[in-house]
Parts: sequence; structure tokens; C-alpha cells
Amino acid sequence: MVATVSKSKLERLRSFCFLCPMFHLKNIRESTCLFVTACLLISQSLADDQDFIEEFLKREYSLAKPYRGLALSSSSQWDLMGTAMVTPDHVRLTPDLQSRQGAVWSRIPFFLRDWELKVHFKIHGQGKKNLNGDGMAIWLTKDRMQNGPVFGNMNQFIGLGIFVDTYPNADKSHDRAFPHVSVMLGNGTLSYNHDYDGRHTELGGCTAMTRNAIYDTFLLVRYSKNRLTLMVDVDGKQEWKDCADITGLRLPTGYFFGASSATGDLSDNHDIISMKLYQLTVERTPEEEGEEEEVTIPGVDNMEQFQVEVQEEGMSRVQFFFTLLFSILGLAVLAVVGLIVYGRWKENRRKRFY
Ligand SMILES: [Ca+2]
Repeated sequence: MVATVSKSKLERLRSFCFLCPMFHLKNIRESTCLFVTACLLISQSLADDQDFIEEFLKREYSLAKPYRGLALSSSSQWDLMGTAMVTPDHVRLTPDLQSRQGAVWSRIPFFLRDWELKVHFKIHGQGKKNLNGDGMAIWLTKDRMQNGPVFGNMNQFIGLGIFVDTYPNADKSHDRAFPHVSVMLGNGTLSYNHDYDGRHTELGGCTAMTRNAIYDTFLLVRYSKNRLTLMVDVDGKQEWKDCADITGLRLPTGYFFGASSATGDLSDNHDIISMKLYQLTVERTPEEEGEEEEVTIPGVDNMEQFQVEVQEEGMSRVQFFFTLLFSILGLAVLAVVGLIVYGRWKENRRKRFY
């Protein structure tokens, strides 16, 4: 995408130069003006390219038409579970029926540092507005192929979850319109709470009219240099709208991509049309290379709920009290045993003298 933008700029420049001979450059002022315009266009396109030089589609992590042999052949990179099924047009995670769960999971662990995931999906059903549910999720997690209450995946997951929540469970708080798209990072202890639509664990999100949409609906997740951005394109304008932007987000590698969905009393068809993964080529300064150390547990810098490691390392007051108590008791026992042994030794020695 970025590469296409830059290409179009260069093409504009080329066509501009091609037109040059058609003008009669009567004086130096005109040619200077032309030169300055050209410089501006070049500098603009270079500025755009500074962050992301190029992007490459990685087929092994992508799911796209035709889905020949998907999950069936041993060479397939994906597995299906639950109600998920493949049709010529999409991978349907759940049909518009009550109490279904379905998912599609990548078989290959993911090790790229800078990437972009473009998801083309469709949520549609017979139910009237707010009489449909529950939504779907896109995952990049340590575990795969697990059933559970978080849009058909396990709770206390470890890794990234992007949710398209189509049903307002916490209907008392009208602070947001649904469908709502949001980001959560799990570290194995945080729980997604359905009753509150995950408000307490949400890192960012936005409202996006993704259900029964007349246009194609897309999500874009970009991760680079510990920054995660989420964008949506749901109103047929072919442009990305910012949805969430989280800096200082640390995500380990070796996790799995997946998409899951669940219906309850209310239902919808939840379809994945494609999930395309692009590798981003990103330049790093030596300082940036130094800053990015290997992470083992997902976390967000300066956020209390991710400081679990630090708490584990330190000793709580209760732990300290018992450690002290048992140390004193241990020492007392040792002293008593020592005294007894010493007493006997002394007695034996005395007997030997008589
Ligand atoms: Ca919900």
C-alpha cells in the first residue's frame, strides 16, 4: 500500500517531466519554478518512504482465495475448528445460528518484527440492530485452537486480540455505539470481561459500522518498533480511518495468527474473506536496535496491569512474615539440637575420665 502510494507519486512526477517540452520556457523564472516543484514532489515521496521502504506479501501467513485444500491437505498452513467452514467466497466462522463457535488458525509460528495485517471480513445476518451477536476476533497469540468465551477463543490468552464486538452487553452505559472495534493485549492473567464488553482491558478502539454493511469491510493492523496501529475501512471510501494507536507495546515472536467467532442467544454470519500479511522493511538506527530487547511476556510500557513480573520478583509482606517466622523457628530447633548434642558429648567425656 505504502509502496503504491510512493509509486503513484513518482508516476505523477514522470508525467510532469514528460509534459515539460510542451511548454516554452521563456525565461529562467519559469524553469526555476518547475525545478522547485519537482524538488518538492521528490522530497514528499522520500519523506513518505522514510518509515516503510517496501512491503512484501507473505503467503505462508496469508489466507486468500482460492482456499483450495485449506485445512484439508497436510501442506495447508491453516486449521479450522468448530463450525468454521470453507466456501468458494469466504471462510465462514459461524453461521447465523445460535450458540456456535468457529475459528481458523495458522499452523506456522510467526517471527517477523515489522508487519501489517489486512483483514477483509463480512458480518451479516437476519437479526435487527442490537439483536445480533456476538462478533469476531483476530488473534496473534501463544496458544492456538482453544475453545472459550472470548469470541470463541480462550480467556486469559497470551498475546494480541483485535475484537469486532457487535453486541452491547453492558447496555446500561451508552458511552459507545456498536459495532465496536478494540485492541487488547493479554499476558496470561488479564481477563476479558464480556459483561462490560472488555472495557477494563481495552487499549484503544473505535466504533465502526461493520455489520450488514453495503461496502466491503476491512481492518488493518500495523506493528513496528513497538507501536501498534489499528485502522478501519468500512464505508466504501477506500481510505483508512485511525481506530487505535498504542506505543510501547511489546509482543513476543513465535505466536500464531487466527480468527474466531461465537454466537450465543443472538447470532450472525461471521465471514473471513482474506487475511493478508505483509512484511514491512523498516530502517533502524543502532540506538533503536539496542532498545528493542527480546520480550517473553506481552506488555505495554508504563501500564500498571502489565507490571506482573516486577511484583513476582519482590516479596509480599505476608511472604516476608512467614519467611522470617520459619527462619527463627529453624534457628531455635538447630540451637536445641546443638545443646542436646553438646550435653551428651560432655557427659560421655566425663564418663571416660572416671
Ligand atoms: Ca459485546
